[in-house]
Amino acid sequence: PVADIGVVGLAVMGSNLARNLARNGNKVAIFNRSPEKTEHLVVEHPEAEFVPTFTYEEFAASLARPRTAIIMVKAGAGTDAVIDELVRVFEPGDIIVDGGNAHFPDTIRREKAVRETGINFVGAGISGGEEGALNGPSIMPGGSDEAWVTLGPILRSIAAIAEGEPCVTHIGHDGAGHFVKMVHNGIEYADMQLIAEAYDLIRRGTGKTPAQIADVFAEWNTGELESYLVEITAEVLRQNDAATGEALVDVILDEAGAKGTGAWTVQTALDLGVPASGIAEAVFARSLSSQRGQRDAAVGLPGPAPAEHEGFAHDAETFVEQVRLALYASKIVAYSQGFDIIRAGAAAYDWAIDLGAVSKIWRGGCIIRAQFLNRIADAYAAQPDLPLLLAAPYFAEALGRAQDAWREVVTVAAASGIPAPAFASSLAYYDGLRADRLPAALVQGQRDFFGAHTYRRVDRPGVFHTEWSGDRSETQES
Ligand code: NBP
Repeated sequence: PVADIGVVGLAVMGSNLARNLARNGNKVAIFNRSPEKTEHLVVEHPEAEFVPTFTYEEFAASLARPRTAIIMVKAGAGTDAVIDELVRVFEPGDIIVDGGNAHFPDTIRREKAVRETGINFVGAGISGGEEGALNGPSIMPGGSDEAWVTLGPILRSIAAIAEGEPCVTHIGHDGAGHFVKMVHNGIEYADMQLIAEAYDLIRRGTGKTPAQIADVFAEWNTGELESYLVEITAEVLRQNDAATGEALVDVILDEAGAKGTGAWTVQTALDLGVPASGIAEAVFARSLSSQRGQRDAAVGLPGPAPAEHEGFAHDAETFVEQVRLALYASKIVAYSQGFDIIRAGAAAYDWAIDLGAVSKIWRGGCIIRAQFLNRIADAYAAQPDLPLLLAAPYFAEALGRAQDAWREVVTVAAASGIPAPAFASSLAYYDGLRADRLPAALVQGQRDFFGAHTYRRVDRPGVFHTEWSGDRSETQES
């Protein structure tokens, strides 16, 4: 055996990860179902000194014990097929890592099945796309402590570095890594939607061109909003279409695609009872954009009279600053909701997830990398059992500073007929949490009326029911 790690699946992600591993001092065995990809990679990258293999037996024989293999194939049936093959040729104590975008319940199932053979199975979320895989991704591995002993140093050698620390930590056992990767993607959806709403409001509110708004985002990227997504937003807005000379953003069809991880996040939040409303709005906003038939059917529906919103941004610079503050506040809500999902998932699946460590490994390599994550890391360092991220002192202060502008922007959006679902729902969530009394009391009364679902009282313990169809007296349930 000559290699200390293997990669199975040599499409764009696997090839780049294999090169990253090789560049960082690992001897890498490679295997792909179609041998051409293996041959191609060896020829294209002689500097990596790969160990090419063409059967699973050869692959296993080339690896030093405990054998460690990272699978980077199409999530789903492809992953199961490769796991079956590796289980056949590996031995107890060896380690199989799935670095693809598996849904965490699949990872839980696979880990349980593979563990019975004595082989370790690690579901590792890998974020950062092709570029990250090559130059340093953010890695979210689950799996056993035993596997982490071998795998930890290898993953640390290839992860992105942020503030001097590698962007990888052992998240928790079985599906914890893919769970956290899923929530990362959910937050990514929210972040992108919030940025898109900010762009739309500024464009329609001030009449600035995409190139001028690119300058706004570039400026924002020097302050508290500094992040990869804000940075690339400026790049996209500045891009002109060669064919038409128009801003590229104006010739791109306005129907957003999705690969499903945002929907998984929201479905999981619903299952766990976590109000991830900002993330949900971001997923639904993409769905709405793609409902061409419904959008066509809605053409001509009445909107506000022009007089009602005309000139709402008399002072463009003030409005831009209000939008910036609304974006920052809504972003705090999205992350707070995301961390709530992780906390609830950890409790439901018995994972000991360090939320501060999660915020740190998202500081580099991944799509949501941002300055802001340092503030989240600080908040969890100050109080590891923080019940509500947005109520941590730093964020509470920021929300206090932003809230007037946030309310103004949501008001203006509604009055002007500009959809800002993520801004608006984030604000409603914030106000819902803050409320002294919620109309949930009335909902409890309604539930008791039609379904005898009972209610509790503010003034004494116990469970109560009103005889709605009788004399309307109150009884206390035993
Ligand atoms: P793809 O998702 O396009 O998968 C292609 C690879 O899967 C090829 O190596 C192919 O082998 C292999 N494969 C398939 Br399909 N079915 C197989 C089977 N039954 N047995 C063995 N191999 C099989 O590759 P990718 O775009 O590089 O992505 C790899 C993973 O990384 C996916 O899970 C994806 O979701 C994830 N991903 C993550 C990010 C990110 O930012 N984190 C970005 C892109 C992708 P062949 O060559 O023989 O057809």
